[in-house]
Amino acid sequence: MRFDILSIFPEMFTLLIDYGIVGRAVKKGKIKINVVNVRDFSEGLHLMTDDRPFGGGDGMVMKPEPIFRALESIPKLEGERKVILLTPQGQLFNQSIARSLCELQQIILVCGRYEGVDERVRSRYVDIEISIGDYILTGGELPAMIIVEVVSRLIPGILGGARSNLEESFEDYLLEYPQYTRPRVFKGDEVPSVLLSGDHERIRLWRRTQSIKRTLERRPDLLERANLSEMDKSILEELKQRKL
Ligand code: 9D3
Repeated sequence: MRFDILSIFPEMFTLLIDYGIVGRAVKKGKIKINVVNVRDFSEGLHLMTDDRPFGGGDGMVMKPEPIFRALESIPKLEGERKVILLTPQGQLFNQSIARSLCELQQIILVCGRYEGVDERVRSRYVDIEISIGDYILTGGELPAMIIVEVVSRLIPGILGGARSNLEESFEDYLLEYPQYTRPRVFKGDEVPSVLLSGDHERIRLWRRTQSIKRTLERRPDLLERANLSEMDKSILEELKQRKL
């Protein structure tokens, strides 16, 4: 997987590239991240990448030519590639979009700044528009990093931990059960005794029940998408009854 990132703040991506899961994947050569400074493709003495909006109004708009030239400079690989614009107007990013992106050979992320990018960039070159949530950021850089991180974790051989992606996907759409580690008693609060019982079947049932209970209390919207077994459904019904 190759990520090409277009930004006027390329230095922001050093943390992404140097640390964590993504950093390790870059070092191992499992992914490539190429950050392109859009300012390198601007024109004139002032190296302008933005300009005032036609029709008036506050704020600035990113000019189309530097973004166009930056896009043209990106090598085309074999296989499928998509140009993604990070924008508050895009579809809400989630794990299922990430899973579809992870099939691609090359992902080009265009980070907007200011009030946004000239509409003609969007209509001519952009395949997908993505937002990461309903809150106001100052640009697409943090969203681009989030997409790189989420998609990278789905690439085989990158996670490297005990749990595989496959295992995780079975758990999809349920929140995690409560976790405990030592000490057994912390400021008078004890670890639930079932976890110390050594009875693996009881532990599994307790964890599953806690997961379903948490999801019901905090994210009932997820339960509609969750893949529940007959046992899960009877646990859910019991929890609903008890709440009434
Ligand atoms: C004050 C400007 N806003 C009017 C309501 C429009 C606006 C333009 C550009 C708001 C934010 C931004 C910059 N944000 C992004 O480029 C962005 C973003 C976000 O703000 N939230 C969630 N996902 C994303 S992806 C890109």
